[in-house]
Amino acid sequence: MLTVHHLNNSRSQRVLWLLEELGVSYEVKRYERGKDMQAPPELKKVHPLGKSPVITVDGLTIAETGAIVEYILAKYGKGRLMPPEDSEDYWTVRHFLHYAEGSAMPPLFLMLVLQMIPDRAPFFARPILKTSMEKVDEMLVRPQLTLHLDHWERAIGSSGWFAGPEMTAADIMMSFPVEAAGQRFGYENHPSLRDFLQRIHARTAYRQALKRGGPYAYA
Ligand SMILES: N[C@@H](CCC(=O)N[C@@H](CS)C(=O)NCC(=O)O)C(=O)O
Repeated sequence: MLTVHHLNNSRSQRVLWLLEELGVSYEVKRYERGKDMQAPPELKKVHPLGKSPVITVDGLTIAETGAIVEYILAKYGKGRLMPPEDSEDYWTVRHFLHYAEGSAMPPLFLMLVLQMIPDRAPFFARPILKTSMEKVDEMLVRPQLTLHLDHWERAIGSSGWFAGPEMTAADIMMSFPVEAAGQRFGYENHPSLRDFLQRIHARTAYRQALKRGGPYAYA
């Protein structure tokens, strides 16, 4: 039996969604974030990084969402959620499987850190830090995020999915950055992304995954 080591309200939700889409049976071992939002120490007993998601299956322990998605598709996918290997769409899916965590999430994370810095500083330093962090955000982070959001909007284009005419694993991987960015900026200027979120949130498998994973900030 495949076990998903699932941290509440986290990107691990995508793994549950993928398993639901494929109809794979699995068990969920739930971990709760502490007050500092970090994972509890027990998760380090499963994998030394102590991050979620991690899966354990057939004597293997696999961490990192993209690798987990690739494993699940190879083992249970039977060609579903992946275009044929000789198609261009196949490589677009592979692009997004790596891109979601490798390129899309870092500026979102950086933005969060910049917002946190003044709040954690001694109170007398907060105003100056706030101004400095806002400047860095404006100069470095926002332009990058605009570049990324435009890339997503273009990729979704007319088909409504990130890679090709049908839903694929790319859509599952990209759901987390799209949800996270949407919550921070809204999608007034990115109507395809707004529609994408509405469509994925309405899917039976997505909703079932939410029931298994517990409360989730983005849906
Ligand atoms: N790139 C990794 C990121 C893993 C990660 O940072 N997971 C977060 C959950 S959203 C986590 O475990 N945070 C708690 C912590 O760092 O203690 C992946 O996609 O698996």
